[in-house]
Amino acid sequence: MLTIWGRKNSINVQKVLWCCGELGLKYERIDAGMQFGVNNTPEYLAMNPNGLVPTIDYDGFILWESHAIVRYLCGVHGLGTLWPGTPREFAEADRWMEWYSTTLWLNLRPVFWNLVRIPPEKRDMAALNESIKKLTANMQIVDAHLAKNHYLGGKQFTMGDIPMGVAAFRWFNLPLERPPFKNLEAWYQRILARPAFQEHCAAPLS
Ligand SMILES: N[C@@H](CCC(=O)N[C@@H](CS)C(=O)NCC(=O)O)C(=O)O
Repeated sequence: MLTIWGRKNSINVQKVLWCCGELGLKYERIDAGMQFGVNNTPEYLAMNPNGLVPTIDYDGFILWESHAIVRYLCGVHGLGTLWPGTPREFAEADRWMEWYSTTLWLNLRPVFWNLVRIPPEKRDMAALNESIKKLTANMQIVDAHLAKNHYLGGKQFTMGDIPMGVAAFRWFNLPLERPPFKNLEAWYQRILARPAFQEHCAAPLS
């Protein structure tokens, strides 16, 4: 039995829900975070001391950190597909998950928050413009990689596409000036065509 705690509009919850959709996994989802609360209760904090979403309970195994969850579910259910077969193929995909956490998210987060969650009069415009510049440079790196690769990990869709997929939805739906990154755009169209992505990740930003 797989239980997932987390509100549907969380970027980190969406990674996990999309992954479950790709793997054909059944689960129960419990709303938690922001207006739903739950994540600050003693019971939740006993599972996830960070008080953040998502958290999963998979047959008694409690796990938090969205990328760790995606890797685990792919390791159990997607060997040779979403979890690529050889260590080298795995690393090709995994690199983009790491890069999202260490690099891309640091620039995407302030852009998303300033444009979606912070009221205009409270926005830090200098930080926003600086982050947009850095985010655009990040997207250029992805665009260049996709000039030679159909998916981030190589020829096939893998777990490596999941964090970038939800990030790309924000990139293409935020009111930003976007340079024409045609490889990124073509890859994004392939991602958008995936039913599990449409179901879990393509709702208006909130
Ligand atoms: N590194 C963690 C970050 C988790 C995180 O920051 N979650 C946010 C939602 S995207 C959260 O729980 N925010 C508090 C809330 O929703 O109340 C992960 O990837 O799972």
